Amino acid sequence: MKEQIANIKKNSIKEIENCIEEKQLNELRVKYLGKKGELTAVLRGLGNLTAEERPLIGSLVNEVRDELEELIMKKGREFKKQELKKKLENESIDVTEPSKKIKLGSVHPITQTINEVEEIFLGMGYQIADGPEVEKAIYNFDKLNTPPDHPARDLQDTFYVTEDLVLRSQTSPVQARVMENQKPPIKIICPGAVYRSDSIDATHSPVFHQVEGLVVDKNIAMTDLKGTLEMFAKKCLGEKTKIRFRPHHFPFTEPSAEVDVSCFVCDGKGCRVCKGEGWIELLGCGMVHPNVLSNCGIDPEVYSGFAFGFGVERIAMAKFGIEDMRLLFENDIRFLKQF
Ligand code: 2U9
Repeated sequence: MKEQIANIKKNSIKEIENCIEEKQLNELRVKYLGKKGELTAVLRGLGNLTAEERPLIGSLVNEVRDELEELIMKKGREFKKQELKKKLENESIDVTEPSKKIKLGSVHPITQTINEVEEIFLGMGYQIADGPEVEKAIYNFDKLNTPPDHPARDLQDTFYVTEDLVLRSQTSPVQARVMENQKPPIKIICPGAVYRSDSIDATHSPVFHQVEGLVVDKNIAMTDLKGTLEMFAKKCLGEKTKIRFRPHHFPFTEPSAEVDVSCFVCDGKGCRVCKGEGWIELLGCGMVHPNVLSNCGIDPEVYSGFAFGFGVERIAMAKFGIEDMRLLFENDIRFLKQF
């Protein structure tokens, strides 16, 4: 029996060493180590041996078995290595091949306008503030000196979530929150979406964007407001731009004004963009009402401030020559890819 085992060992080692592919190696595994394999057959025959012979032959078979398993494994690893080497040799990457073109989008004209406005005000030392679009009515109206009977609070003008909660109709509540949490000097702009219950047409949309600014410090005067807005208008619309103030009324500012800019297309001569006027309405502004300051925890005897606000869509439409606001919200790629 020892001789039989030695023969199996000799033949199997030879066959494994000469084996040239994985499939053949698997066949050899079955042939020698499988359930019906040659070594297994020897183990089955142990019953016919004497009690002394049995453990000797048994351990001999196990030794050979371990040796063959090790050899088969080693050979298998060699095959895997060869296979990988072959694959790497055959695979080549042409680094000169032109890549597939990725279609890039473009920044939406509203976002472009907001980015540009932010850059201008950051350059003047302002910080950018952010706040919730679903806002407490107290921040959207009461703190801004807009009492419960004010027409802006009507269900027809504002989207109410509950009696006390609205979709903000302006970004001013962000400024009210900053004033409550921060001591002057305050110098911020608040860009963002606002909501009003308007029907959609060429100049109205129930959602639009505003940028509002607020400066609060000691000795802030109307001249600071004028200088700031003049600087902004020149940087945003061109150095030749002039501004003019017209008296107006807002509940949150006193005095209040509307500001027009000389038409940046015709320099004030009158054209299609300014509808022959030579001037384009740009924004609303004023000195922060003392009630607003005290509602937000700032002493109006010590501090004063100015505020302004404008609709981003109006500015984007004027700058890009867009005649219908709906185009800015329809997201038609043929329209947007022009910008
Ligand atoms: C605080 C106090 C005062 C912000 C201001 C305007 C004037 C204004 C309109 C422009 C076109 C809104 O988008 S629009 O319809 N806004 O005219 N906004 S003053 O005044 C503030 C803001 C915050 C605490």
